[in-house]
Amino acid sequence: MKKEKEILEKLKKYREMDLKYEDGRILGSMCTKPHPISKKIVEMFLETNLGDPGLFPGTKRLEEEVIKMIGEMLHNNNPFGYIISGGTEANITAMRVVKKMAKEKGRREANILIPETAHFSFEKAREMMDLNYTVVPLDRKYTMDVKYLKDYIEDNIEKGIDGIVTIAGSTELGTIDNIPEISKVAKEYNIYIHVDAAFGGFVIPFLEERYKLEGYNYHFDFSLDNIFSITVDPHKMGLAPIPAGGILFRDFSFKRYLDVETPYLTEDSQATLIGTRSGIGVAATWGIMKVLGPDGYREIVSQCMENTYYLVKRMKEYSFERVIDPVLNIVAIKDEDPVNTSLILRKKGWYLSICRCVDALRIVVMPHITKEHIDRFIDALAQCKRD
Ligand code: EBR
Repeated sequence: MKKEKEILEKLKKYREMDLKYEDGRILGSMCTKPHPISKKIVEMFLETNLGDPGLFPGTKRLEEEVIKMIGEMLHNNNPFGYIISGGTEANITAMRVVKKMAKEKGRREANILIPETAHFSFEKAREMMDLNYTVVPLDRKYTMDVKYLKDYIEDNIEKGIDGIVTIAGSTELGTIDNIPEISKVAKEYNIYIHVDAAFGGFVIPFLEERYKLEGYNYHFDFSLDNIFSITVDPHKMGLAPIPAGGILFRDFSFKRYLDVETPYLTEDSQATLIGTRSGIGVAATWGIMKVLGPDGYREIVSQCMENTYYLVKRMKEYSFERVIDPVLNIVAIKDEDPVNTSLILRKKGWYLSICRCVDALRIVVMPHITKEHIDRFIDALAQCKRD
């Protein structure tokens, strides 16, 4: 007992070295403090393993239910999918399907169109699966240039295009590709679309009209043609504890592209990339979605948007410029030397990130960030520019 106490004391010391979301200094993260109900759920589902679902049929049932709940949020009453380790695994899983489909058509490499804004998880997928990406440039709105995409497809249809990756809530700027337009092209040429809504998936469905920016189309879900898979992460704006990423397919028929035989488990095939996997993310996502409901999420998203606009307002007072008006709860602040500025700010205890597509600092206005935090940050940034 004494030993256990000592060990826990030691662990506490390590844990105390970590930053805390509630201190408001974490400005570049897409994760946040999980909903308070999570603690009890984590304890209850601690030993569950969905890698062998026959042993945990209750947890498996929860996964089916939670995928249905997320599916309904994305206008699909009949989805197939999993709550997995995160957006990276979700995107890799979608690329596995595109690769397998291409293989069935007799192509060794899958030809995939991908926007310049794509998250780096797609690079990991490319390395693993020998995918052939064509990077589609961005238009003035920092979204996929649809005209370029159309022309490219028309000119290269002979070679075969296997997939298009689109983004609903880009990592750097929170932008949303014009997915309805891309969907029309994909339908015409019968091309698979994967939507990466790892971040936007738990924001856009709850975003009130008054926050929607003119010139962007916020429609991204399964109600559009040829959207065959969507990444949507509960452990980002869904408020679930890590790990809880989500991958949803249009229907069960996509499972066969992922299945491998599993002779010594309670089921004879497995579709997820990761074998042994905790049921904690599944149960927590189920519980949090039930507790909050659409109204709860709407309230959280509205609060984040209010604070995003507040940040923009405070920036204006100091003539700090934004790259674009915020599409979601992400703000990019123009900066000549963002690497250096962010390093200086880090020394003062502010943790924000930078953009790659433009010289800018990047702030994700997550639920743990309050107006007081924003005030303090703006003061720190102003001070940093004066020094
Ligand atoms: C940001 C993840 C992040 C979280 C970064 C916490 C810093 C933090 N993004 O402190 C998209 C559009 C993303 C994304 C991650 C992933 C990968 C996929 N798509 O595997 O759960 O913005 O990290 O998600 P992950």
